[in-house]
Amino acid sequence: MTDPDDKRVARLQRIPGLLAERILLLDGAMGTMLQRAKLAEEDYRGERFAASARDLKGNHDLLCITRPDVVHEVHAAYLAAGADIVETNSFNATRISQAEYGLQDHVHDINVAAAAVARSAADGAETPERPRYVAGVLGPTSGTASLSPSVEDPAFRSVTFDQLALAYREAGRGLIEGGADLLLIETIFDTLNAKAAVFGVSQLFDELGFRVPLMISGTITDRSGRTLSGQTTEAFWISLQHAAPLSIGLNCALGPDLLREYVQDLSRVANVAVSTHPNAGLPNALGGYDLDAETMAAAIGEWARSGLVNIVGGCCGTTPEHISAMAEAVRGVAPRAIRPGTTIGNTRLAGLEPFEIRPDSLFVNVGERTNVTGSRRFAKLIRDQQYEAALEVAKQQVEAGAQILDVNFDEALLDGEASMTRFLHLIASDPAIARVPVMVDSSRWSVIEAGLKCLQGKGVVNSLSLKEGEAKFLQQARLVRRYGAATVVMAFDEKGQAETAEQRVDMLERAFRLLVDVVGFPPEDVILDANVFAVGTGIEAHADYGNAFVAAVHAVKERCAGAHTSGGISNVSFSFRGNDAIREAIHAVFRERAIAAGLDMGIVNAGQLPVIDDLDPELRDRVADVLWNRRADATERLLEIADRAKGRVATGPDLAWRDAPAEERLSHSLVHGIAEFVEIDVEAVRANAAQPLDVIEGPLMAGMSRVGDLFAAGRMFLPQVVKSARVMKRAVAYLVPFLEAQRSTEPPRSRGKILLATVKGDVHDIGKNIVGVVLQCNEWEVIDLGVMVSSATILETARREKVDLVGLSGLITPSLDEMAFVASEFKREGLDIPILIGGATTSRAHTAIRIAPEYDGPVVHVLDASRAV
Ligand code: THG
Repeated sequence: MTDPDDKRVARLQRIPGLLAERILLLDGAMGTMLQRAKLAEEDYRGERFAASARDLKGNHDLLCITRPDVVHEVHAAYLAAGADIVETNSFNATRISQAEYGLQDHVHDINVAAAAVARSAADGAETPERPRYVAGVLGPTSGTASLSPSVEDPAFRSVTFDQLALAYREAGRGLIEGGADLLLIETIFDTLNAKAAVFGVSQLFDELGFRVPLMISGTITDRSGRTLSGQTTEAFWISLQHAAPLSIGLNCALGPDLLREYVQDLSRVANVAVSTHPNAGLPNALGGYDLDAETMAAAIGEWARSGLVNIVGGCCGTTPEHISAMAEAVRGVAPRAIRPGTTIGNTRLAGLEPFEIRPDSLFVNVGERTNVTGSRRFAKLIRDQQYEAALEVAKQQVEAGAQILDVNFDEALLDGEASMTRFLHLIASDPAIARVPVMVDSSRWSVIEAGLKCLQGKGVVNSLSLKEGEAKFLQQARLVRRYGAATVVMAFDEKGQAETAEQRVDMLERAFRLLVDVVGFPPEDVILDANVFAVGTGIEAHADYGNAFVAAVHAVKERCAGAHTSGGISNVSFSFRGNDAIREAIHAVFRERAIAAGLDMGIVNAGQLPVIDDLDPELRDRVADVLWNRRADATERLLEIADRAKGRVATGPDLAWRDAPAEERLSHSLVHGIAEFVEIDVEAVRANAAQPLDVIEGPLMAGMSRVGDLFAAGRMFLPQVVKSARVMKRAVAYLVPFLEAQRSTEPPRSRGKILLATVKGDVHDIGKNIVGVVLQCNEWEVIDLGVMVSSATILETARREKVDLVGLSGLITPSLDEMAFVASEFKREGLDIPILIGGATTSRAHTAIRIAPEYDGPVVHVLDASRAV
């Protein structure tokens, strides 16, 4: 079926021409305009939601149904100001976000209404010369699929990939049915959420039988230039490139001054249109946005003249005035040239950071040790549920130089899906590991799929093959694309594994052609594995496996243009198990010849890679005899000298920092998030301290304060801060028995109890949850009341639980008034518990000028999670 909406089809056909001709304009803020309309609770409730038990004020998306006239007016104002594309008022219209109001079953209708009202306004402004577009907005949800809101369990997630995909699929359907021309996935904090959105709308397009273009826009929240979940701009793009969007961009969070360099990064790497809709500066003291239309338009005009952008508009705090000034500023300026990009043909993967395999790249090492079939130690740790120690294995591989991590849980007694999910969640919470891309290794498709649902970055499937026939292969390959991963293909088919060089090449070429020609895989996302099998087994038929692999790699590189090659290097030496020195020598000699034949990457024990020139020449020669099948008695001759080959020292992580005094070592551990030595170092400080509390208040607090400084300076990003807090927790946990022993002689000095809540009218809680984790890691007892909490509930709980502190959180501007109201209610009830204020639009000045005067107790503004303690 094709799109039955002829007008939409005609309108969309004009987009490429328009993008080539000029810079297109998006609209500005919806929330800012609706706030100005001074609506009452009844306006949100209307007839439709009259029976709803919750307070609906602030649930702006409902107005599409209850007050479409008001929403229409905002759209019309932006169209009059010159917007080519208006964004639907559906930022929170997903099942997940509407559940906060109990309205999850109304999302379809809200989205249909949101698109319809925008389309009707656009129709009013459209002329034959000038089409106007409706972008159906798919906003973020309050859950993040890559971050844990729980202090106890970094593997916990409040929302899953499947839930997100379903929610976005449902919302997208409403938007398209209501008449949206495009879908805009925006304000992305966590790329995994956006990948789920892409997955969900792809399913929707299958259901509908046609697709509409996607626009994708992320949000840089850190001074370090990362998304909330820790990705760099380039990694963000690589992770979403598979969506083949019409445009990729950045919006919200920062004003144009701070955003420029990241838009520039994106403009450099993306091969599609670049969009941007920044805020009108950072929120001012009172939660408003100050950047006036002229100043903002001047900045955007400069970006346009520098060739950075194709589509511009505004986010929080911008108005029709801003859009009209921007339209003026970009008029007549040539749009950024949309080039294929300079990196075509390179394989681009990503963890938190980008990873690219270029023609001039050195051999890529894929760490093999996080594999239950490839390491007895790792298998035992997983069986014993020692995930923290298992995570250290991953970290060691990365520190020892693994540029990709192969992860495998294929053992009969394990629940592969569950173990894969848990381990990948844990990796995601450790930026020192999550930095690199993951290769999801399993012979079971369900385990691979479970793994793909956990990867924020662009990973690699290991592996697909034709073993279950062509239909299965194609089906799985299409899904791999949809999840946005690259894939390894092994030389197996319905009849079994390829053995001769010709069989290996034929099978890989067949699979490669299917992937590229039928599924539409970019050739560079295909990694061909010509089967490394063990040599020296004593079986005649195996003797030529080394030669067959090398010959196959060479041929495959010629016949499958653009593909890369890989192999499991350690397989080749299986028959020499027990003699690691010999095995490493075999790996070194094998690798050298394979690389010369065109091998691009290998699964190896990172850190155990001897330099070939360091090998004893005789050993090297005898190894080569075995590998390349040069004489009949090669294996016996290698075994003869086996005992002479001495073990070598593995290159471990750099531990020079361990020589510093214990206080400095603690600071190092906190800043770098290293849990391994904290107990030893805390003990070293404690042994010489007057009392255990001094360790916390001295070096540990100093370390956390350094973390705060680095975060403020943009030299650490949020997931690293959370990891530091977890190390802090470990340090404090070690001290607890000492603190308790002292308590029997002295009055107790517990750190206290804090109540946290996102205030009424606001559903945002990512920041509050992170603060909760950081505080709990620092021995605070946290009572978290969640979101949309009324002042009465906060008051009542604060009293009943006798808390020491109350923390109020909020993101949107109206929350500032609500916080002042909560403070005044506290005063009216005669309380004087200290109140902490935090959240994106809050500020020290607003806290001082508007909140503190409402209250007699202390009121403190907390800048960010790194300062909460
Ligand atoms: N191709 C692809 N994927 C693969 C392989 C491949 N994945 C798995 C495997 N082969 C690559 N990984 C390993 C990991 C470990 C070992 C070999 C290959 C290994 N381990 C020691 C052993 O079994 O003797 C374990 C020693 C220990 O317990 O510490 O050799 O070919 N696409």
